[in-house]
Amino acid sequence: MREISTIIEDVRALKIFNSRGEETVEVEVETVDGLGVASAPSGASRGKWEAIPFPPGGVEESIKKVEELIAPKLVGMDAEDQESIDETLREIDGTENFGNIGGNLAFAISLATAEAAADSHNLNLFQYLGGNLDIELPLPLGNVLGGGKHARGSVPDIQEFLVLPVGARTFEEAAELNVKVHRKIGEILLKKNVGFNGGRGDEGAWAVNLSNREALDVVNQAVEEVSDETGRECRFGLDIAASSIWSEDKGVYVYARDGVERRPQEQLEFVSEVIDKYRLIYVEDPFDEEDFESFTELTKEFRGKVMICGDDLFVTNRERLRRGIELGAANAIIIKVNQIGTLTEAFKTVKEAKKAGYVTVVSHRSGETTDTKIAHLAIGFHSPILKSGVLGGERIAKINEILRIESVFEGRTKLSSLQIR
Ligand code: 2PG
Ligand code: MG
Repeated sequence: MREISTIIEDVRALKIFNSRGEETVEVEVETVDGLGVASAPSGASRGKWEAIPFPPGGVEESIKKVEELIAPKLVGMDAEDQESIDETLREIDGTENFGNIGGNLAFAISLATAEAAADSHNLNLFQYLGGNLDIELPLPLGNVLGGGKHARGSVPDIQEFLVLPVGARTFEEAAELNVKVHRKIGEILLKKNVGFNGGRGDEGAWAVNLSNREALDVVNQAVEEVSDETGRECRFGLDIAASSIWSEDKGVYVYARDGVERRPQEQLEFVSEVIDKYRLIYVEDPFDEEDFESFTELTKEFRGKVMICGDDLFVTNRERLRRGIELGAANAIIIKVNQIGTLTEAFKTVKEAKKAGYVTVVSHRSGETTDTKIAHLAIGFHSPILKSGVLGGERIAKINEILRIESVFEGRTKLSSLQIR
C-alpha cells in the first residue's frame, strides 16, 4: 500500500463574507491525500497589539499575495510540519504584526494546513492536535446580553454578559443551560417595560436599552432562576472590553449609557464591588490594555476564586503574557489565533499559560463565519473553556460541532474540570 502523503499540492484563497457582512478570506490547502478549509473571523473591539487583519488593499490584496507569493512557497512543503509552514508565513510577511499579508490570511492558511494534515490521516482536527484517548470537552462560556461595540443604539457599555454553566455534567447539558439562560433573559425583558423587541447584537446576545446595573440585575435573575429550576449551577461573568470605553485624554472609563466616568481607581472599586455583589466567576478586560498594574491589583484580590482574563491585554502574544505572568496580572487568557496569526504561536502561548496555571479560553470573534475550527482548537488544546455565542448560525455551529464529537466519541469524552488558581 502507498504511504499517506501530507505534501501540499495547492493553496487557494477566496473572498467570502462574515456574519457582519464584512469581507473575509477562506483558504483551501490541498495535500496529496487531504483537504483543509479555513476562514478567518474578525473582531470589532480589537486590541492595539493584535496582528493587522488585512493589508491596506484588504482581502483582495491578501488573495493576490496567496497567488503570487505564498502558494509558490508552500506547495511542496509538508503540511505536517506546521512550525515550518508558520515560519514561512512569517518570513514572507516580514513584519512583526502581519501588516503585509494580513493576520487573518495567516490564520486561515495556518489552520487550513493543520486540517489538511489531519484529513490526510483521516483524523478530526482535534484528534490531530490533542490526542485521542482523553477527550476533554470545554465548558461553553456564552454571551447572553451585550452592548458596547457589538450593538447599536442605547445599550449597556459593558460589551458582554456571559453565562458559564459550571454545574453541567456533560457538554450537551452545558449547551442546554446556556440556551435556557438566554431564553430566560428574553422572558424577563419582555415583562419589563424597556421597549424590548427581541433585538440582538453581533454575537446573538440580547441588545436592549438597559443601564449597566439593570443589565447585571436581569442576567443575575435569569442565572439564579435557571440554576434553581434545573438544579445545575450556572454562574456568570463579564467582558468589559475596557479599552473600548477608556478615554486616554481624560484618563477615565466612560460609561456613556449611565452618564458616569470612572478613574482607574474607581474602575477597580466598581469591578470589585460587582464581582462581590453578583458572585461573578469571570471578568475579561476590566481595564485598558496598557494597564497591567490595575489588572494585578484586581487579580491579587480575587485569585483562586474568580477568573481575571486578559484579551486585549495579551492578544494571544507570548511576550505580553510573560509580562502578565511576572506581574501576576491575570489568571486566565483569551486565545484567538488570528490575534497572533499562526497556530504554532498560539499553541506556544497556550503552553506557557498552562504552565503558569492560567485558565485558557479559546474564543470566537464578533464577526464569525460558520467555520467550526475553534471547537476543535478548544478540545485539542485541552482548554477548559470555549467562549462562543449562544444563538446565531455562526455561533451555534461551534456548539453543534462539539455536540457531534460528544455523540460520536461517546464514553471517551468528559467535560473539562475548571480550576481557578
Ligand atoms: C472579545 C471579542 C469576542 P471582538 O472582545 O472578546 O467576543 O470581540 O471579536 O469584537 O474583539
Ligand atoms: Mg474580549
